[in-house]
Amino acid sequence: MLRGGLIGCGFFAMNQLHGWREASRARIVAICDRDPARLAEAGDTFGIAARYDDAARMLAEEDLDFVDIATTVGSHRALVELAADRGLHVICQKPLASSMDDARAMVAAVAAAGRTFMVHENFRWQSPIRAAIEAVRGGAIGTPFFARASFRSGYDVFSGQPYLATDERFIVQDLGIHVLDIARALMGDAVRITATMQRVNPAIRGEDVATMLLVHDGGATSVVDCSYATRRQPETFPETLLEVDGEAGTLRLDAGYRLTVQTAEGSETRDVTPRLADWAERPWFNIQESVASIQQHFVDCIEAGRAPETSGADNLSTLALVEAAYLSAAEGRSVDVSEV
Ligand code: NAD
Ligand code: 89Y
Repeated sequence: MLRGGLIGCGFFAMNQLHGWREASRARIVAICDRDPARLAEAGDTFGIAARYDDAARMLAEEDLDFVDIATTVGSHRALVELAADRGLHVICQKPLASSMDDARAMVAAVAAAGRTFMVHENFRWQSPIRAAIEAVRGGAIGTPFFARASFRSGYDVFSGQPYLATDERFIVQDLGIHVLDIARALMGDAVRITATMQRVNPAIRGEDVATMLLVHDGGATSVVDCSYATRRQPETFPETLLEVDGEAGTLRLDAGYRLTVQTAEGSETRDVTPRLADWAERPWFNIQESVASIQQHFVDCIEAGRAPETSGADNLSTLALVEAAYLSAAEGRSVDVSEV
């Protein structure tokens, strides 16, 4: 049984604590938060007695195999390096870091410790997205040459996560990062990006609309479009909709979790609605299920001695797309990902 310590008991960490309860061969034995009210609420809800207001003290006093870092981005580098210094396996929430230099240093620190490092990049673990990825990777539509990954919503994310309204960067760093990662999972690494960004909601500081054009290794194209300013019915939060064209057919993941594959042999539509866990709620259940899935993947990878699909090293390529998108939008030009 792997013993984990969770750092950060805020909004999203509640999902992570629920997810860990479902995990096989791992559990959270200690928690840490600087905010006493959040620490007490998480400890009481999940029956965890070992509670700390300081991560260094938790790591010094507890016998842990891994840490799960669920704080916001500003603290990620220091906490990952602290865990690496103590020889622990690490999960860190997205966005991994707010600069490529920080992210590269974090990956190097955990590698030097010889431990497993996974970024909690869970959207590609959503079961409907996973079904699409597996169909494409399994050759259902032949070699893909075009993809569109689209996340458009008017859902109020600011009430649960108020920092999203006040941070300088919003949708690409917070949400677009997941959709860019899905594009990579479907189409392979991207080498070039062109992005436009808009702020439609005057009450927030950062951009709430982004449209990105990616050129992948080998020449395939993707369009990744994200919006939190889209008022439409049905409201599809938090669904990422997909269209992938391949040389032998097309795949679509439509609203309501309907996956369609069309080839010369015909068209097949499947209901790929995620499981509604007993601790989950609509409309979040899609994301919540993926938390448990990625956590189990982390445990399985440690046991098997292999790198997680969204390892720290892998995630550098997703984070580079985020940085390159901001550079592209700021300078009004197409950016080669190697520039960042
Ligand atoms: P939050 O502000 O609600 O919670 C963060 C908590 O961390 C707070 O309680 C804060 O007191 C604590 N904290 C901060 N620094 C600390 C430190 N050094 N030591 C101990 N505690 C510390 O934030 P949130 O909305 O839960 O987001 C946390 C992270 O999860 C962010 O990086 C966010 O992008 C990510 N997130 C991911 C998903 C997803 O689907 N993967 C969804 C939502 C949020
Ligand atoms: O923080 C974001 C995330 O990672 O998934 C959805 C979200 O909670 C709001 O955009």
